[in-house]
Amino acid sequence: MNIYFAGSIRGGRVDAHLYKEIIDYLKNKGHSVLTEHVGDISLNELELGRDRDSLIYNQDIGFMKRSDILIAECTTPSLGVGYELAFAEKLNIPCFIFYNKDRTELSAMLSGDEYFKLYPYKDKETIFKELKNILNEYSRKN
Ligand code: 6IA
Repeated sequence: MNIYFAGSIRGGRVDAHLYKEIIDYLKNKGHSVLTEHVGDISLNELELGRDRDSLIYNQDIGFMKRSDILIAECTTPSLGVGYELAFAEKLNIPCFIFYNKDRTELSAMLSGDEYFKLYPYKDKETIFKELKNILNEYSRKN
C-alpha cells in the first residue's frame, strides 16, 4: 500500500524518533511511506523556508491523493497534521490516529469525529501490535 504518515514538524520534534520507528516498521512490512521525510531526525522545525512552503504543500497534497491509508501520530499537537486529517477525510482515505494518552488530550475535533479510528496507547508495543492489525486488514482491501 501507499501510506501517508503524518507527524508534527513545526509543531515540535520531540517525537521524531518515534515517527522514524513507525515509518521503518511500515517499510519493513513492504509498504511505501510517501512522507518519509516526517521521520527525518535531522529535520529542524525552526528551519524557515516560507518561500518553499507552497512547494511543500502541493507535494504533500499530491502524496495524499496517491495514498491508500493515513497513519497519524498525534501526541505532539500539530496544525499541519490536523489539516491533513481533515483533508484525508474529505478524500475518504481511512485514517488511524495514534497518541500517548498519558501525554496528551486529543482535540475534540479529532476524538469527536467518528470517521477517525483512534489508538490511544501507553507503551510502544501497543503501537506496533495495532499497526500489524491495520496492515493485515487494509492490505487485503487494496
Ligand atoms: O504544522 P506542522 O509543520 O507540524 O505539520 C506537519 C505535517 O505537515 C506533516 O505530517 C507533513 O506531512 C506536513 N509538513 C509540514 N512541513 C513539511 C515539510 N517541511 N516537508 C514536508 N511535509 C511537511 C520541510 C522542512 C521545513 C521545516 C522547511
